[in-house]
Amino acid sequence: MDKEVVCGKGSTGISRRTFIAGTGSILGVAALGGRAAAASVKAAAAGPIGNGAHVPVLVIGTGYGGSVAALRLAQAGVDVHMVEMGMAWDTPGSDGKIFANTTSPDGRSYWLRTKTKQPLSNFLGFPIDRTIPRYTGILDAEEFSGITVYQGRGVGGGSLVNGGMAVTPKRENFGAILPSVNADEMYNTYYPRANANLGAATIDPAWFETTDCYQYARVGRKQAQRSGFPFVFVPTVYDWDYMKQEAAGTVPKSALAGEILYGNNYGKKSLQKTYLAQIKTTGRVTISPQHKVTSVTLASGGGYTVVIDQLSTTGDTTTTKTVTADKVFFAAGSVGTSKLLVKLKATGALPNLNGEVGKNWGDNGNVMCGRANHLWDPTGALQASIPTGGIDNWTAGGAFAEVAPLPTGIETYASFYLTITKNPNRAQFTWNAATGTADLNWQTAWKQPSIDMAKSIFDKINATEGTIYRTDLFGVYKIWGDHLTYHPLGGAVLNKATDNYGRLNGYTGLYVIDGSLIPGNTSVNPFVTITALAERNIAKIIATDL
Ligand code: FAE
Repeated sequence: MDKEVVCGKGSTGISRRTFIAGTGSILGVAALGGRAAAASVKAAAAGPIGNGAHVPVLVIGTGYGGSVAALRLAQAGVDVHMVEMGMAWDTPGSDGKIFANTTSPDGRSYWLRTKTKQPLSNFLGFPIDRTIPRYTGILDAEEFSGITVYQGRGVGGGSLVNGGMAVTPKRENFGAILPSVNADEMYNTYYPRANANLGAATIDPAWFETTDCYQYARVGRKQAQRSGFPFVFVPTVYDWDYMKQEAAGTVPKSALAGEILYGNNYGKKSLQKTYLAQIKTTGRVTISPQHKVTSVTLASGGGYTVVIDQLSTTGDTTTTKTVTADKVFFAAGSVGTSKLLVKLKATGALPNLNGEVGKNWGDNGNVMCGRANHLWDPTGALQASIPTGGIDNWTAGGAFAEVAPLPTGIETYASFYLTITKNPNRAQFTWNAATGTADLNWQTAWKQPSIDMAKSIFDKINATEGTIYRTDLFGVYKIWGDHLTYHPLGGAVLNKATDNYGRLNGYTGLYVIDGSLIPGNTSVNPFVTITALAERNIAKIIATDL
């Protein structure tokens, strides 16, 4: 089951697998012009990390934080090994596509489930989840008490499954998001750097006004404005020129084929096409997919001993490897990093981690709902899967509502929203020695402030329009999708569990560099802030710690 997608320096040939990884990326960005050429792979035939190996830097996870850390370290001349529990996502399935479509989930769609767990569980009152083969698929619907946390699994982390909304928080909100960080530095240097490297761009306004696939967003805008709420366009990491070609029928479709949640085959600039493509060109970074870190302890000779399970596609451990690293970056995402750290502290593997580990976890105030429109306000049978704007009532009502698609392929007369709210509730991860798992003490009732804040927008729109909430999407007669989050944040918060640059308190050479640094809320969708903070922190770490 050995898989290797990005090869280390000093190798000579191009393995079939890495070649496929490279061409897969290039096919996907064909419409990006010169960017594709820049992503060409300096590849070779190194295998995944070997038992007993020593590496200068080990990065746990290949999402936003991990990819930023690996790229900047490699550019500074450091050899890096990235360990990723999910799959490489570089090889087409039997349908010729790497990723499954949202409307026809299969084994590729979910992480080790035998039944789908769609965020919308019902349609017209009927359950829509279906049986699938158990497989190391791309979307993890991880269940904790009171909340299901959706996360991406694979090389590219959340960038593989997310909606691509690349939103920089308003400057005036930044102090509440990351109080110990210099906002001038972020807005002058690190947000621009993150946005440029992620390829964030806003939709062509003229095309937005005319294309069928954003009729749902135009309806959302019209109704918001009629109730006095501003509708704001937000950048995304979708290749807008590619989407125009999808609409013209000249290229294979992904956003216009409803692809989202289970990967995007063509137009979305996931990390595979941005940071990870840049990483390949350095020749200094190796990635081991289907490898899950289970332990980190001090090594007797200095540095750290890391225990890694190699996984089969049914999730079984095929080999357990022990390696050493001079420095270890935790970039396993808010949930992955928090779970590891509370385990390592509680089991005595890293006893000097401080008491802030596991704390200040939040859901970015996520809550979903749908509204039923009148028959004269159709939202369109063709809906681009990439949201392009939202309703901003943050200052007055603590809510920013993405006008989201319902890409079912049929006219639903529904408007659908994922609202990010200023929910103040924070949960904590703790180690449960009896079950050998990390628990999270979130309670479903803690979503009530989010519902109230979302209602500040949608009650008013319903009153203005003479419309009602949909009650058929999250169960029978259930209005609010209050059981989930797409945006886990916190658990190893900056300047609390770590110093002000992500150095874990208690241990030299251990770092956190992902969404767990952010205390629970970013006021907008989080990945630009995660990326920008990682750019800031790694710049400091490279300047001072290497
Ligand atoms: P993340 O990207 O989650 O990467 C962590 C990686 O570590 C994953 O690949 C894991 O498989 C891996 N990992 C975990 N544990 C281990 C272990 N023990 N050993 C080895 N590997 C491990 O972390 N955000 C936006 O800004 N805009 C959006 O439009 C948006 N839409 C979303 C839609 C969905 C359905 C979902 C699920 C998320 C969405 N997000 C969106 C959230 C965004 O993807 C998320 O905040 C970032 O991906 C988090 O980045 P991190 O680097 O923290």
